[in-house]
Amino acid sequence: MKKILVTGSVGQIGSELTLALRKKYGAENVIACGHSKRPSEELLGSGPFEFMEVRKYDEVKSVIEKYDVGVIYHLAALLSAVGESNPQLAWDINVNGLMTVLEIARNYNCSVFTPSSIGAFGPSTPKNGTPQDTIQRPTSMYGITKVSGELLCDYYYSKYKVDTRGLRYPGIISYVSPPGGGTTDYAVDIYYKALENKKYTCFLKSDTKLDMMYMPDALNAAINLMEADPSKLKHRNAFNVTAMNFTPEQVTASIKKRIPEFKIDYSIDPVRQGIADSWPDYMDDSTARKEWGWKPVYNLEKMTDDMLKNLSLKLNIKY
Ligand code: AKB
Repeated sequence: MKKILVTGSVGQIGSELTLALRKKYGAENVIACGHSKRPSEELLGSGPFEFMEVRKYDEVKSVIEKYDVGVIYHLAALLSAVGESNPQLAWDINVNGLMTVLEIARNYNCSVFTPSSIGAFGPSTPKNGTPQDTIQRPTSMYGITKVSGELLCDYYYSKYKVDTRGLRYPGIISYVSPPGGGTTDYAVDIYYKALENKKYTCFLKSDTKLDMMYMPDALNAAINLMEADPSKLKHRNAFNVTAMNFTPEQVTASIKKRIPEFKIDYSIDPVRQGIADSWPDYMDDSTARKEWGWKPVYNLEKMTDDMLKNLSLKLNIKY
């Protein structure tokens, strides 16, 4: 079997995706790669790990040749809020890093999965039931890199027949690995703080509605898309996918059903509020459902049950 490479494997999605891929395809067949952050013992202990900088063609090439890689899950990227604090670096990592991976894929005949985001939409996009094919004029640097990435991936497919596939992920929520520098990060922090302090100060307004997804659905979405019959795919980069949408007020109500003393207050961060206001309230993901059978398992209530149960074990806090 040709090997699978995961870039950004130390990040929020990458760390869990690597373990899911190792479980499915065999640990020795999935090579995790990172750059600067120290990998967890679980990641290091469960299969091959390589330090590699995605913007350096020769570094990626030597890993591809060493392991005979045929599939790349390219997750190395900066998220929206941190991207806004260093837009030049966001462009460099998110676009130049992707270009390196696409060139490698072209020269070594690899298929490529890379995530896009709700961030690929902007204020002029229809906000409710955002269609698969619609206006994409994002105003954050993160969004600009995501639209560029979608177009680059489509270009490499149509010009060079590189098998590129992608998803427009919403905010991803998990009790395992923390997100780093996103606008939707509040939806993870709120569960930790609900258990630790019974109180959370939110950086988004109470009625800011955004699409969200629980990690197990996010992992299945990536793997199922990569396994989908290519003849069924009319779209490639990138599919709208969502599992639920909620506001800080609504996730608070869900937590309060299990922890009645939990309280929320608000201290708005204008940068992240501005980004969130430019994103859809909820996307229409019927194209993904039709073309490759996307179907999420978790809604808000099911996710809250699972998050609190697992975080309570992890943090050793009863509720
Ligand atoms: C972020 O908030 O930047 C990400 C995303 C929605 O792409 N979680």
